[in-house]
Amino acid sequence: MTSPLPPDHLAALNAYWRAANYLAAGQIYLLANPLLTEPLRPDHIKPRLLGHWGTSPGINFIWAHLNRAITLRDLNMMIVVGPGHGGPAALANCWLDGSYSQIYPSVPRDAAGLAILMRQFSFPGGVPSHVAAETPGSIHEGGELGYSLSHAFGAAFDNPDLIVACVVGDGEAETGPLATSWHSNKFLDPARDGAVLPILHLNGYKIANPAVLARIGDELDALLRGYGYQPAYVTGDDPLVVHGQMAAAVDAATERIAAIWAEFRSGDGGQARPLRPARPAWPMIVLRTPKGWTGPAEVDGLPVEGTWRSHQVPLANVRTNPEHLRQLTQWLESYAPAELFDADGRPRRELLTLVPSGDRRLGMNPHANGGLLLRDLDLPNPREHAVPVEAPGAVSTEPTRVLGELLADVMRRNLATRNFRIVGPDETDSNRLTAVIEVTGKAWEADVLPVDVNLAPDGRVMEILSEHTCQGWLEGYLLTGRHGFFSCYEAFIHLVDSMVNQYVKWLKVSRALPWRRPIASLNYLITSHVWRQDHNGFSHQDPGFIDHVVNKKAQVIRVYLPPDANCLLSVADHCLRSRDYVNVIVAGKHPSPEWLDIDAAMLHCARGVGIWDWASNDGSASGEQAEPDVVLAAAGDVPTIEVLAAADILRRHLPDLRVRVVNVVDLMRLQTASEHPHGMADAEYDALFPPDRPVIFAYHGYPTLIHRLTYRRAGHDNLHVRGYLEEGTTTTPFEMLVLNNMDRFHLVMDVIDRVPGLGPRAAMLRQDMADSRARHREWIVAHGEDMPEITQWVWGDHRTEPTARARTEGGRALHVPGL
Ligand SMILES: Cc1ncc(C[n+]2csc(CCOP(=O)(O)OP(=O)(O)O)c2C)c(N)n1
Ligand SMILES: [Mg+2]
Repeated sequence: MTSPLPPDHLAALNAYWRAANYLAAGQIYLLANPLLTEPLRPDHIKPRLLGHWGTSPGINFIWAHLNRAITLRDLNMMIVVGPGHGGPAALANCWLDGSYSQIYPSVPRDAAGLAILMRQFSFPGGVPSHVAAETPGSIHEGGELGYSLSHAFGAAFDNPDLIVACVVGDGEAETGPLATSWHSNKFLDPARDGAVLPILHLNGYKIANPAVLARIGDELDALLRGYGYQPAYVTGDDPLVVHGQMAAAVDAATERIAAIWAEFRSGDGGQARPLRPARPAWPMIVLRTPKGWTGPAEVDGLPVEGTWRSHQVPLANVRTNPEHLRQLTQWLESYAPAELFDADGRPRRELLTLVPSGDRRLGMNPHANGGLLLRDLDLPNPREHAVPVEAPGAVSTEPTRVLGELLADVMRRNLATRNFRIVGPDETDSNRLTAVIEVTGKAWEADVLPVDVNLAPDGRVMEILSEHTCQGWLEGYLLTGRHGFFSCYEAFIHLVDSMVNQYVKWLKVSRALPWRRPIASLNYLITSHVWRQDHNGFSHQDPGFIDHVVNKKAQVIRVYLPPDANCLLSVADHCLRSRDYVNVIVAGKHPSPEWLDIDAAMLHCARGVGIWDWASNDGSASGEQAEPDVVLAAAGDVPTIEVLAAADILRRHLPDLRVRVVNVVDLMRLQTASEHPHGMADAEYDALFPPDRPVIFAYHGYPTLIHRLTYRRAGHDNLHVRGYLEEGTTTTPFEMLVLNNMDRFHLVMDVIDRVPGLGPRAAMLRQDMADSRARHREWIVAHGEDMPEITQWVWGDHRTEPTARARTEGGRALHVPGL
């Protein structure tokens, strides 16, 4: 590769790089004396040396060259730094291009600002050591490795003139999420999306080991080409030589991107197959330079530069070891800071000649502060998709299919603005959101066979069997100011637990940064849930994602368990309008009764929790003074059915027992107001769940969560929760409930056991309930499906008198109509 660099550009690039390296090292070490205007003393050194040097010079090198390309070609470019532990590098570059001082005026681009920049890094009250929400120009919380490439692709979708440069650590590349995300290029439409320029940072090492990709010889090239990329190699340790190679590689890559775009966008755009051009091999750069480049070559007799030993702090004992202090002085002086910064501490003009200005700066690209670009979705009135309900339970629907119609409408209304996508790991159809696919198709750039259906290069449903990639794409898409929806099987959403951790941390911090504008919420539809794993059984039964997210910052987390399709519509509409949250919606896809008409559903969801007066006989319905003997509460669609069925039995057989039915849609209403913004005041909670009355609570997930959320409530000792007990298999839906003691019969037994004095009066009913559970078992073993009284149960008409209580015949419980 020949060098395209005129000497003045080479000089400017190298000076800029030296300055960035000086600033990165200075941030790790210097408490004072930031320009080395006096001899370095131990008291100039931070007492705790924290940060990562090893990756920083490489990131600085890449940054310098991206700056050059942006400046010379007026590129719209942003950067994602995969090795996010290279925080000192990102901060150094943002300070050099002025974006840091623009966002944080208290850290000006002069000697005073330089002192703060260095002191604040990894320092109490200062800034984190990693690339984070606080870092200008970043959409990437870089502490947990593996997500850079999927974030970069998410940012590039629907941004047709944006190039997202993505630094991938060679260690990071070993992670599962990163390894699978190379395939994102089979989902990026060169005609309508931007481009990602991966830069594999092959510095050879991780914390304590070589990186696999640095030690596989020619296989690396085969691997990257196999993933559909056209790698250019930039290799060496002589900066002046490597600058030339890198400039040529970046030029070639950006030219190739422009050529691909032009090819796909010319004429009719070649959109229609078979006219569409062949899927391009996208350019990428492999930068093979020493880890800790320009740092100390040897420390205490051991090689450091170019090895894993440079990963964090190459000289660890500078305050106490005079030799380390001498080496640090030599290292910092090797950059000749006096040549880089003027007497006022400002970067000299010569080194900024190839640094872009305004919004072209990598620290200021508006795409990296997506809220600035966010436009509201054009959302339909959910009433237009409502299921008519004449009486509770009179009709049955597949809730997610109803939601699919709403989402299809959202998709249709926003096709022109191209700012809404749905992601999922191959389950959009299985989760019955099929209507969406009919509006837009599924993104697909790989080969197509005649048998395929609904694949489209510009499809806006994104399906790849990698929950990590789905999550990464969506995060990148949201963080750059667009909207989206993630539908997933409940058990397997756990795969992204860790990514959600990081994302929630990002949101928590960014909400507190006034310059970061609010972005659209991350919306999950968790479906194919624990209670209806008819095909799959135990492996697919895990409702614990809710437990996971409620550990996170309350300001960010919302959990909704709509009991029917109309409530699901209302909740989804609310979530699509919200900002800066992670919304978790749990809803089933199997046919189930519709309880509320749309008006009642909207009201119920707005309350988040409420008494269902039509299902209660505690006086709530008639307006008389309500006095429940027991509260039956439900959170979740299947628990709601069981609670209503239990209330039905109780009202028929113990008509004097005053039963209140409460339904919880918004789980966080259960917490106290001091712990969650949605939390109910104690007075409100105590009114719904009188502390001196037993509450039998049927919950979708693990029962302990309800106890956790309510442990401060006065009536907690009277709260008895049924939920998933990790009992499951491939069996009938009702058997799942019986196995976990959440079936209607067991709920009735719970009521009989918990209401003071009821036991002796209702002993016969209790026995019938236990017998019914036994009878159910016999039945399913004999017939392979649930008893008709279960499958055909409907909410009774309680305006009539209760029927006679269960009798026995031949020692066995008889089925009582309505039971
Ligand atoms: C998922 C994850 N696992 C482990 C770590 C701990 N860790 C921090 S840096 C690092 C090595 C990274 O190596 P590489 O990606 O090559 O970065 P670089 O060499 O540029 O520092 C590791 C293992 C992490 N941050 N994230
Ligand atoms: Mg490395």
